[in-house]
Amino acid sequence: MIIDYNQKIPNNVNLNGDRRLQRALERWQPEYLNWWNKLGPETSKEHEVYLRTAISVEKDGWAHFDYVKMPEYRWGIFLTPSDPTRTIDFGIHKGQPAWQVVPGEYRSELRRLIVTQGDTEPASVEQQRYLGKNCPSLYDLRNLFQVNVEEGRHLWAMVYLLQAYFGRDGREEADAMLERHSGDADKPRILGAFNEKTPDWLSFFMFTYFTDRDGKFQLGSLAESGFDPLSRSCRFMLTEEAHHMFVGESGVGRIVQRTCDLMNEHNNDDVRKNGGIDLPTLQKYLNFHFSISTDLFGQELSTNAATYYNTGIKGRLSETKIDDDHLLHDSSYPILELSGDKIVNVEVPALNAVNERLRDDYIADCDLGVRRWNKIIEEAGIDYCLKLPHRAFNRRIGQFSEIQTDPAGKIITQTDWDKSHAEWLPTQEDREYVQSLMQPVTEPGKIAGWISPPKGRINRQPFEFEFVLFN
Ligand code: BYC
Ligand code: FE
Ligand code: FE
Repeated sequence: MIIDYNQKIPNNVNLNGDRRLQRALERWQPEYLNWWNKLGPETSKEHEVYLRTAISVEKDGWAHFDYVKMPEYRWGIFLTPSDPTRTIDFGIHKGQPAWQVVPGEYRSELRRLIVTQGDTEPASVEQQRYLGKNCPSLYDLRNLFQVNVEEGRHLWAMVYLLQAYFGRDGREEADAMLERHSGDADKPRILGAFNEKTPDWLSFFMFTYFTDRDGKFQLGSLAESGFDPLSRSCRFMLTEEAHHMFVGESGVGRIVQRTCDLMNEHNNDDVRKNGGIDLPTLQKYLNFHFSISTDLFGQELSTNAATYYNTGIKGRLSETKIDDDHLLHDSSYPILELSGDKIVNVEVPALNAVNERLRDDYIADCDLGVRRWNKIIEEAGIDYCLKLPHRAFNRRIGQFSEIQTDPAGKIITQTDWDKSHAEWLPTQEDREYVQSLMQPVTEPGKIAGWISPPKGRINRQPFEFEFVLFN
């Protein structure tokens, strides 16, 4: 199905056939654009950016690349094609046809999940809004804007569901998406990590590696939902998420590469003296972004998650590939639990551990990229190893938020934490140093001194390509 861009709101949901919904969305559209102009990427209004736009929702060939003036980007509503035979794969409604409308009894839970998902999308755009001013290269600037417009579209995806399926309170929730703001003292974003700052490009790459990866896992679970429109929205969003994580993984990898090159070139590890980011600082940023993203999976034992699963509204990642009864009424799952002053392994009812299971999958996935970064270090002949901290480290949600641990997960006293956390998490001084490196490089083919050029290409265009035109 080819998307028609001549419509006011491009879509593949036959918006023309539902005047009421069309009017509601057309009322929301200027509010959205207003928000984008106020809190979206700064100084980007006149830029023409070499962006990818969806032209079809089919598996292959949906991407079209061209220069786009940023505020003229065509946000729209795209769902993967429907499968009329789809059934619910888990929970008490297992085997029944997927729902095409919201079941009344699950309305508030579904709305809450959609609102929480939707809220993260504009939050990340707000967090990243100043980065355009100090990009390390045009290639990176283009990637930033690509991520930003797609997160904007992800908001559209959730707002569509709210307005199409939740009537008046859905419309109110859609408005509230533009009223909460990242870091706002009175009206913050819903989830913790989305109120943190993303002030520099190292933070941006760590964010897209670790926090967008939460997106992959949450969207993957929501893609299993018995509520078919939510499932189809998330499936299409997932196709875009892969690029966000690529930006993160390759971005951090390129910094690691540059750091190693500087160490070898100058034959010392005083990387800062040579304008790079030293490996211990990278480790601290990794510790920070991993730990706040780990919080995004909620409590280890969650009755919310059990209800979502049992009622068929939020599944597990790749639900159908898991070999069990997909009911979880009688099975158990091993989790780490705080027991007195120890962290111990216990078996708990699987239904209550759905969040923790997803966190396990997430941590394993995070580790794959860390291994690839370590490979770069190893190939440079340097003796250093980046590591994911223990899941109990620096937590604010869940049982481990009650204690302090070192990055290896050893429980320590508050006094020891106060003494040592500057070795584990970025300090003010680290942040100021990284910030001092953030000088814009906007000449085609040029790159900042703290990061290596990319190996890959965007749509076969070389690094020297003029990815952004400044007007
Ligand atoms: N911060 O029973 P629990 C993305 C609250 S990222 C603040 O475990 P549940 C993206 C929780 O709300 C993907 N509060 O909760 C990435 C609950 O509150 P109540 C985002 C938190 O519901 C980058 C209480 O603690 N999508 O797309 O099972 C760029 C008890 O917790 C937090 C989703 O999150 C927190 N971190 O699990 C752009 C999917 N964690 O009931 C985009 C939708 C928990 O006591 N959301 N709480 O008032 C969900 O599935 C669930 O809401 C959560 C929480 C998994 C987040
Ligand atoms: Fe997103
Ligand atoms: Fe994303």
